[in-house]
Amino acid sequence: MPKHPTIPYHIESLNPEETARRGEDFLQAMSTRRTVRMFSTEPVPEEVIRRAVATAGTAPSGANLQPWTFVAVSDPALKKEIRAGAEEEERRNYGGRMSETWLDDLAHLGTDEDKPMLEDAPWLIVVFRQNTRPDGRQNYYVQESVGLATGLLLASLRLQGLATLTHTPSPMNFLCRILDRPANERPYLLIPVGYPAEDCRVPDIRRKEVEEIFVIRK
Ligand code: IYR
Repeated sequence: MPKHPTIPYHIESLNPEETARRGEDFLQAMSTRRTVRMFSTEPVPEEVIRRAVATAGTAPSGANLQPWTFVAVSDPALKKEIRAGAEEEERRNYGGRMSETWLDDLAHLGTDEDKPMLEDAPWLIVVFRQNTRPDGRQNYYVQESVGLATGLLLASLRLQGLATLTHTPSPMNFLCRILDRPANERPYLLIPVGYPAEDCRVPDIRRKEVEEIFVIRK
């Protein structure tokens, strides 16, 4: 037996049919996840958001230090302030801070500096990464850890029938101030969450085929 504390671990063994069924179901759910920019104002129960955050919190992390905080905002006054902060940065981004090449690369997505979704969506989840622990000791692989947690967050929300936008109105410092976060936290992503608007449309884009992203050597 190892010297560090351990507990037994088992997961259910699946037959090939069940393996395929579960894998294909999850692939189907994730394939229909889209980044959405047109949200309904229809409310979403807090419990749904809490479940998604609980799921995000199951992610692996450097030294299991779980260097993340998820701030969920439904207060209209706060959402308004966040929108104003984001649009101020985005006006600078679209108005010269992003290169011509960058703007060209975004043209097919139809994005601009107007961010009504930050007030329309019933929830904004702001993901913070903890650069250090609250007492100043270091965290490890913070970007990787928080990225993994955020992926699980998006997957949970999609499985619960919700749409998300992974928004990065950089720099995002304004979120520390508005949300009154401690000095060890930095904003990682701003995620509007809700149901798609009735007339919601998304860009006509394709994902790479598995063959394009997969190398197998046996
Ligand atoms: N943050 C801006 C610009 C933007 C940048 C990338 I890279 C995108 O994939 C999409 C948008 C915005 O949110 O509009």
